[in-house]
Amino acid sequence: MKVTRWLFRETIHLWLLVWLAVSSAPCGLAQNPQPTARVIEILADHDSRYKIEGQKQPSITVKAGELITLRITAKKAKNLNRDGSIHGFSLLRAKDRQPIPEWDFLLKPGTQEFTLAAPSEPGEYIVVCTVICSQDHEGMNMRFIVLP
Ligand SMILES: [Cu+2]
Repeated sequence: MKVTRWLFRETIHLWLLVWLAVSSAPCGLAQNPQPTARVIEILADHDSRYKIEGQKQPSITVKAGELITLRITAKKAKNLNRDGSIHGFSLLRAKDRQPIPEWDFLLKPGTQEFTLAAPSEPGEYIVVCTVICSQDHEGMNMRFIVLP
């Protein structure tokens, strides 16, 4: 009887050890040196419009805090900044147009990538161009939605 109880206790002990080993293993194994960011391809076009393939009215939807890579191809409109930037990409909170820190880029001709975390506050945002790129510059904007 005593032996049975001892055996029972040792079995529990053993299972506990197995469980600990299994449950802690992924921490060591799954460590990814490069966290994967979702790539979003955007065209900042020569007609002073943002475009996303397959979307008539381009808009970007992300999850709060999600890691995003913006792959933006910029094509020159009429005017450019003195520093050579042909378009901008700046994120504002829609309700008060408050700029979102880090989310402010100047675009040179060609393709450039920016990897960063989406805003942590869910809601509606707006992307605006910050380079007076043509007479149509004022209309160069795009919806940006952050889901909880
Ligand atoms: Cu512009």
